[in-house]
Amino acid sequence: MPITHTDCLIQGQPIPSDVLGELNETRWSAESGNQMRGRLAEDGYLLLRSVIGLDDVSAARQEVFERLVEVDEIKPPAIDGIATGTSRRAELVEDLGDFWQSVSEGPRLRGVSHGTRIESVMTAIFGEPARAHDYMFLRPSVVGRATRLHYDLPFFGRGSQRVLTVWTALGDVPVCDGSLVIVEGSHRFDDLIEPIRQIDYQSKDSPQVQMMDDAVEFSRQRQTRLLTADFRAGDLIVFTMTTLHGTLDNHSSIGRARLSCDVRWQPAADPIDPRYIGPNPAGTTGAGYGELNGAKPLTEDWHTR
Ligand SMILES: O=C(O)CCC(=O)C(=O)O
Repeated sequence: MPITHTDCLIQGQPIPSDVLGELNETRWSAESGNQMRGRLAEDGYLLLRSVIGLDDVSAARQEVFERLVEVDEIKPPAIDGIATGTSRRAELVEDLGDFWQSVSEGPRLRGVSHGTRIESVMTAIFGEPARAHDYMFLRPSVVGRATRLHYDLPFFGRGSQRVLTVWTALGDVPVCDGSLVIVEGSHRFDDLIEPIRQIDYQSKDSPQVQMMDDAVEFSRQRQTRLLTADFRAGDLIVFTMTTLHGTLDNHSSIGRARLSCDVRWQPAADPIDPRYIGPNPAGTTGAGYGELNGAKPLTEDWHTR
């Protein structure tokens, strides 16, 4: 079914039809590397359907949400992902960062996010062996939450110059649950991309990321559109460091938390940013998993990353 503009909310407003579009799908296979590279260069992203089998995605989803049931944030049955609106995480867990690291390193989740299916797709896209960053951004995103539009380059431009983000739907993510949004043609907005290439990657501070305040107004000014789609469990989207993206607002009528993860992949032969690899990755600021929004109780207010 085509998406409707009333289901696609951003910053509390339905996206007007003239600035709303659907993401293009790309067929994938281990042999279609050339075609995928062409589409990635053309569009700045690749929407790939059903890369992960449903059983594997369900096992990963169950594993993550069970941990959140334990801290009273998700109602049983865990697999449904319905938020309770409360949290006992802060009182039950000794260290929020350690807790989040253990959730992010669950074996079922890693079997999906760092498993052979995605690895083979990424190897085909790069045309050479691919490797993932160990550090993972796992995002249970409850009603009212969204990630504002931004580029990923300020975070991940320090090692390889060929890093790609892989955002995976860990369950169905219809547009009303806050699915991913790409700004059409934004990988060619040189006036915005050039300044972020100048970032000081030696700094330990979280980079100053330019957020687009009003996504609809921004799209109108640029004469472009906000592209999104209903994601199904096991779909993923690959995009470049210079593709402007964010998410829709989650306004699920049944209070379902959107569950997705995003991981960076790069050619294995390239230099790799040491902050994002190893048994205890430091993360962007050095605070490890504790710096992530996912490490905060689901009831806490936060914006963007
Ligand atoms: O899932 C989200 O909320 C944001 C995802 C994102 O910013 C990314 O994958 O780089």
